[in-house]
Amino acid sequence: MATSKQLQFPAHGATALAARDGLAASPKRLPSWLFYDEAGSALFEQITELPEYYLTRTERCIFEAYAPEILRAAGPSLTLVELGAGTASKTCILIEELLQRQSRALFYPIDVSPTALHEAVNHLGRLFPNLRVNPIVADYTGGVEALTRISGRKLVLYIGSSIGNFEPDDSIRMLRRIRRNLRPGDALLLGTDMVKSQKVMVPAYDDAQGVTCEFNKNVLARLNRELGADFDLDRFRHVALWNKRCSRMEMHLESAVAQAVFLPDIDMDVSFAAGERIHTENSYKYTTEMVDAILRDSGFRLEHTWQDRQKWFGVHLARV
Ligand code: AVI
Repeated sequence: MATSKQLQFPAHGATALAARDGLAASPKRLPSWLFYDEAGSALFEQITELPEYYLTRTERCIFEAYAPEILRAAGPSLTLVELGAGTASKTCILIEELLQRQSRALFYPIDVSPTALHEAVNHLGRLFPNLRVNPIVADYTGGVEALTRISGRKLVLYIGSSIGNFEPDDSIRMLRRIRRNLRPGDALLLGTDMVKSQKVMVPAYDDAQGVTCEFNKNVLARLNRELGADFDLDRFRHVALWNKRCSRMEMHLESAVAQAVFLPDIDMDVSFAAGERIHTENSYKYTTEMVDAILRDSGFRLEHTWQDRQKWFGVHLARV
């Protein structure tokens, strides 16, 4: 039930609720969607270009090497849909190949950011005159429901390791929801980051230039901007660690000293012991067995996996 406090702060309601719940919890936590305001989304774009952040370029290499095979396996006369498309930069590789196989194609990029979709429409329009781009502004839930309104044989792209930021139960719930909105013959192309040496994974989340540190701390900067909080960013340390038992990279913000922070808009005082952490993100890493299991649990059948030579990243085709 909504409390009077919730009703008092409608402007940044979701941020206020997340901060109030997460900072009162033990251990403290903040949800990773808080990363992605305008500043955080720009920092994430920078992360994808970092030498240590192998995920984006490795997935792109897989598309470059296997686009013809992937599309052949997906079936004839495809309509492409991309969940969380952003600017759809990697998808160009698949679209180019698709237009070699069919004279015209339809592409439905789905994303919460109208700005990113606008960029995608302009860019793709210039590159591919025979492509019709129908952007859909929606969050994941709305985006998945929109699938039923798209006719033809669909290939749904859920790439970029986005599934990795969901907790295991939520990822299965999400895949089930996608599955329910597809028809027989439709397919899903899922991109997952694979388990590998932590010597590779840890630097990907703790780069030498400190961009990921800034991305992580942007959560606190956002609470300062949106809730008038007085977090001193220099008094928190970025921590990235491999949790082998849970098969995930974790990001935390660790208080360097004992300190108190005030969040006036939600009338909340938060105290930190020296070394106390706020857990801000999980990024799950998969084995092929884990991928097979989540797809099976959600009603898909894994048909094929493509990987780079080092097997750092996987692109999986699953059928309804
Ligand atoms: C968006 N997501 C797949 C990224 C990841 O690798 O989990 C977010 C990220 N967090 C730190 N660096 C990048």
